[in-house]
Amino acid sequence: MFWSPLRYTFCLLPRCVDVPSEETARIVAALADRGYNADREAVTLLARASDREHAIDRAVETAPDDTLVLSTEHVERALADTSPSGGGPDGPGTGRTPDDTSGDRNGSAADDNPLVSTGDRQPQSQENEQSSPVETRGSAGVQEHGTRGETSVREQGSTGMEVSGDIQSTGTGEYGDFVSVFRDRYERLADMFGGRVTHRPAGAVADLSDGSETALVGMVADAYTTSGGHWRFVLEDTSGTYPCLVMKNSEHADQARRTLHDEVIAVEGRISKDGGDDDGILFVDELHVPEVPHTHSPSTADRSVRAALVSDIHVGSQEFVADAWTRFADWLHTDDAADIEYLLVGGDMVEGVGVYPGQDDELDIVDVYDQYERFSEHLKSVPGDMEIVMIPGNHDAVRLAEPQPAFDGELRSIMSAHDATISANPSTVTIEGVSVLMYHGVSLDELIAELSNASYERPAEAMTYLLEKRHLAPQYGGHVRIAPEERDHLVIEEVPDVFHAGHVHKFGYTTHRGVLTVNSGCWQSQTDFQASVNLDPDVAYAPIIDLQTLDLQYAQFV
Ligand code: D5M
Ligand code: FE
Ligand code: ZN
Repeated sequence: MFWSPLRYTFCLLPRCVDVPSEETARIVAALADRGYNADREAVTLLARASDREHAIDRAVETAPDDTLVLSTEHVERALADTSPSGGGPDGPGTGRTPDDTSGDRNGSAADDNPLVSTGDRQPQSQENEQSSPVETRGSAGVQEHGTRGETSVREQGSTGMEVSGDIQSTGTGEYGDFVSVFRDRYERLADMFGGRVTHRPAGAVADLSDGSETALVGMVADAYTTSGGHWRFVLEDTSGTYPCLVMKNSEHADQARRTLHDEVIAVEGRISKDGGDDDGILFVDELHVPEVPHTHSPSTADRSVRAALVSDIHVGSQEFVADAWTRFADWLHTDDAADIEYLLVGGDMVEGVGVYPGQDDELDIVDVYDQYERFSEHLKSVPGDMEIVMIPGNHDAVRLAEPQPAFDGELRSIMSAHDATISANPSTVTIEGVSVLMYHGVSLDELIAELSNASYERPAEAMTYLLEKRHLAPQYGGHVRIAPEERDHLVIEEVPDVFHAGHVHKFGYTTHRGVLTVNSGCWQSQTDFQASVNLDPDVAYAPIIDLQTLDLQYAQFV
């Protein structure tokens, strides 16, 4: 194990984890086959029964009709019933195991499966429990989370979870919607410059005399690099447009080079009318992007609890790594993972159909509903007491245009086994006080294509550019389809504590001004298309975030 002196802990496994006993895995699979999911402790109880097959049968037979997740209490009752003495199969008493009287989930599968170490190369799983020094603690400067006016919020009982983002589409696809969405984007992003600049309307700047100092806040249009290497663009606001120039030797040249069309920026500078052009041009001295404020201090949970982040599972693809997923799900049943109470799934649950030309040849399951059925089976192997949040991606069966609404009724019912929270792409989920912005990540392709300093090899860094632009899909009319709505749901209005995306199938993480930024890789090995473009995917990674410290560990399950 190699411990970073920084705020992250590195876990260079495969399998430096507490691998569950085969018996646990078999029980999880047997229950999933019968259409059931179970709490971790319930699985442990079944694993300890002397006649496991019979115990599983009893647990399933005696489950009430509408049960999808077998609880500890239910299994205890079922096991008690199988014993003539009225005690559990393992002896008299309540059926509880000696070390789980506290009622928490820590009576664990690992108890009958001594820690498996995979050799000296591998770190020891106990070390996972250590934590590295933590830089950020937040209650000071805690951000407002979540609840935007128009979104629906689902409270998750006692679990301390809230989700916002589930859009009610208002768009009609008409011209007026484009005007509204751009006006909304402009106004909300322009507000973020607040006290930083005192700007004039673009339509009034042409009237200023040569040499005047002024500031503008506008949306970037017609940007290009001049033959001299300077960056020329037009800023547009609701009053008009005005041309601007950032000199190539300016301290802002780098920032200018990573500015995309339709981004909202602020500039300060001096009007020049030397060129004989009546309206002149603004020579930019200062360039500001909305950015995450320096004062941002992330919130953290007030108890020890962790969340696992995954995305791009692609069930139904011949390349879906089912065995790795099973290893991951089995690991979640172990002691090592007992405090991982949340699973966030960032889209591309299934491979879908007709997503790319020629995709049919790579399908393992050709019907999209059957793909979701199979995905649901795989979800059943995840502990039933975990809270799951899912948003769709571009392979999922919802509209492609962003924001993508949550799955509809039929897909929800297929995936109902786990009572997951199903929300839109993007959504903000606040768990234990920590806000996580979940976005599938389609705009990353375009951002990486357009910006020379962004790359698939550093997906989290690419995500930080979205944070600085405070917009999830800044550029309109390109690769990302954006649905015109009255409101621009892709503005990053509230700064999240964690930013989770996927899509590019590359694992990576970084912190940007206190925001832990994670791309969770994928569960699909390289497809023919990916091979043709040299995309070497990071397969079967599970980044795990300690919500109390915002430390990140990861495991790989290949
Ligand atoms: O996307 C996985 C990654 O691969 C993402 O960066 C897009 C890219 N990709 C995959 N297939 C294609 C095709 N056919 N055209 C363009 N880009 C592609 P995913 O959403 O999982 O397919
Ligand atoms: Fe994907
Ligand atoms: Zn995708």
